[in-house]
Amino acid sequence: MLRQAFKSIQNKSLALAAGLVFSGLLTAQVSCAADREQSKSPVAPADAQLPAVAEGNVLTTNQGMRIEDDANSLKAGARGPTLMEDTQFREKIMHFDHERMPERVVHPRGSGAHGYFQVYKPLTRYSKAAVFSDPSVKTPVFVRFSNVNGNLGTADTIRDARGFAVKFYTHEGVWDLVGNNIPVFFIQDAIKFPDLVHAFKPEPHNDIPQASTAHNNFWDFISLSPESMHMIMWVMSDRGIPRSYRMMDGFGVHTFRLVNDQGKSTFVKFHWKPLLGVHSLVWDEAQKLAGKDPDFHRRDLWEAIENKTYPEYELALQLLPEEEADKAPFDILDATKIWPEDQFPLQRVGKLTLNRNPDNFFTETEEVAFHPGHLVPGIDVTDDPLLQGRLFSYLDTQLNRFGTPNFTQLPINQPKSPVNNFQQDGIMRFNNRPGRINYEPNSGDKVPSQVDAKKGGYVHYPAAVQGQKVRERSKTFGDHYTQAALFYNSLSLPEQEHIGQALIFELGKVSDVKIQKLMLDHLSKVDGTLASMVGMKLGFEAPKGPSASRAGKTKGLSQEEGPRDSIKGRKVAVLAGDGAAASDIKQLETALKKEGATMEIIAPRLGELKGGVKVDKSLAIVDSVMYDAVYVPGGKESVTTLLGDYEARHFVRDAYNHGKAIAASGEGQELLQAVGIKEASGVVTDKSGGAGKSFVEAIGRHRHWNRPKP
Ligand code: HDE
Repeated sequence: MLRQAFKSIQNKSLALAAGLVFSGLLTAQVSCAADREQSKSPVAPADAQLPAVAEGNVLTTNQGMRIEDDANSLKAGARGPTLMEDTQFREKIMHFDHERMPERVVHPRGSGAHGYFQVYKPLTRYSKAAVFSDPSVKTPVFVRFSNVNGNLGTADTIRDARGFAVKFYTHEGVWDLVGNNIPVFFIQDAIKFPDLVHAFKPEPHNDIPQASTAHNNFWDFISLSPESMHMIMWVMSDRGIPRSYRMMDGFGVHTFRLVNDQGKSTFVKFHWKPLLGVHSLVWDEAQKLAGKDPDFHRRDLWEAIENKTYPEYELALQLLPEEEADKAPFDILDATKIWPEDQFPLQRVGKLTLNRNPDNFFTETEEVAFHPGHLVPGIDVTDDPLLQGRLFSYLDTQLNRFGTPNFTQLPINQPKSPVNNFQQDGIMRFNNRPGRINYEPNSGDKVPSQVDAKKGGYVHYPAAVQGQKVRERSKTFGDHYTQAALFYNSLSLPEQEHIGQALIFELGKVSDVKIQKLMLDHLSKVDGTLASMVGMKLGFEAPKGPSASRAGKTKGLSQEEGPRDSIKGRKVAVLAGDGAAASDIKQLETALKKEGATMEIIAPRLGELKGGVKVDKSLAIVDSVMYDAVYVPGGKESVTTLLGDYEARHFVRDAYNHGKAIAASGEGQELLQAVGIKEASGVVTDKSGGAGKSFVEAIGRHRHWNRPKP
């Protein structure tokens, strides 16, 4: 009886500890119970008669010993030295000393969320992958968004590419789509990756600057690597400073293959399109946020999910039949090229919804291990030399991070389909196959054996390969400027100006004139006017160059083309003081709630204001950069207080300068006038005040660029 109870508790806690409740491993273990040749029952401890305690209520050591005092080490006398025999203390400190695992060499700072993916229609014509075949199936996913540069503790809003890595737990195994929010990459061959990363990280002699590419080493490398020019235009654009993880695209970057059950292959580019549209910060705002709220993106994602305004992205595909690949005006194996949407339309095929925050940052977001080589039947790789290099790097990097190949047994990394093989042992292995047989081939019964493609066995697409062994870049990878110009030319004027300003900042921080001049040379090959504008601010004349218009335009590149109507998950600051008009605030709250947005009352002090309005945050701890829009309600006393408050005036002025929607009702308008804000796009002072349609529309447009300076 006792023995049985212990067995059940042991099994339960093992399963819980390992997160095995839904895991394939558990399924696998149960399903192969029949072939166990020896089965050992756990032995009940001799003294299993401890008084019962509610599960989880008693502090214990890692060995399960109940702790009587956790605040005092064992000493020889109350004022004497700590004793060596205090194993409880030593166990606790030893564990603490080892709390860090090596952070990722790139993408260390990230935020994760759970969710699911659902395909709209079966894509069996192109791929036999189960994840694409049944619209009724919700495939569980874990997504990790990240910065690339900077270390684990870096600010979220640095200028950088963002990682967009998705782990699909399909019933055919794990598929990882490890992408970025920018569709191209800096380099064409993986062998240059260590140099690229060394160049953009802090300089090795003094470890400066943190999380910024604005320094000599980065631009030295770039000025000597013209293949980077396309990616440079993207990183310097608004895409490098996203407003939110919920409002950025994702791209698989490389060309992959979809393979159907007839073995036919179609080349594919993967895109994630956020339903909220793609929106960005402005540079001044991004820099201020790095100090005011370094966790801005992390918090935004967390709060959106807690508030049930779940981030959603559609998966879109660009497809190219294998036999037509040679007709494309660029090499499809070159990761510095996009497939322009005008020629290769996007097909929206399914939706990703993020609806659950991690229970624990470390065991999920930190310990998740992605790898572009985690594939399922129906999805395959190509010979893109960047992707080929990644296929080696990710497994290798996990070995360094975890110090064991058994990271695959961690709950976040386990497939939710059965895992059966004869791999065993190693550091932290906790689940070896039971039984005698641990080799293949074997003559055992009911042991796992290989299966052919018809039964789901993974078969690589039999791509023809030939050629001489050479260290060489294909000549078809040679054009580094046309698509950089295409991108620049496809943007709106304010977006182009932002690229110019970003380059002026970045290159302005370079102290080597030779590097600056070389960069102007490259820029002039993208767009002559851009180069001369940047050159002027650097104090040089840029070489004359052609206009980017020669490259034409394509849709899908300007952020301003996308949806700009939803204000779901947006946060409005309501500036108030004692006597603020509670009815104005109530009306705004109702209007925002209807649209899925939220608001916070900001006042010079915390507590409850005269008139009954409860303050959420004081002006001392927040700034307008943390909000999408500002509203100033009426109320004479309230507005008089705000007029006399430097922080309140600065709050509104900054919001205006950053192009944000601003509304005011009644006396609230006096605050706008006092800081020089007149009638302008996105400034709502009509009768409806904040509660009307015009404010909601103004927030939905995200930013209003063409405003007179106050
Ligand atoms: Fe990565 N990259 N990468 N990368 N990458 C890593 O793997 C690497 C590249 C990307 O949230 C590392 O587990 C090489 C392109 C994301 O955990 C490492 C090359 C793209 C993440 C690595 C590239 C990416 C990584 C570091 C050149 C967009 C974070 C930690 C061939 C398609 C995943 C780790 C997460 C992480 C290597 C280029 C995306 C060292 C060698 C192109 C989103 O293995």
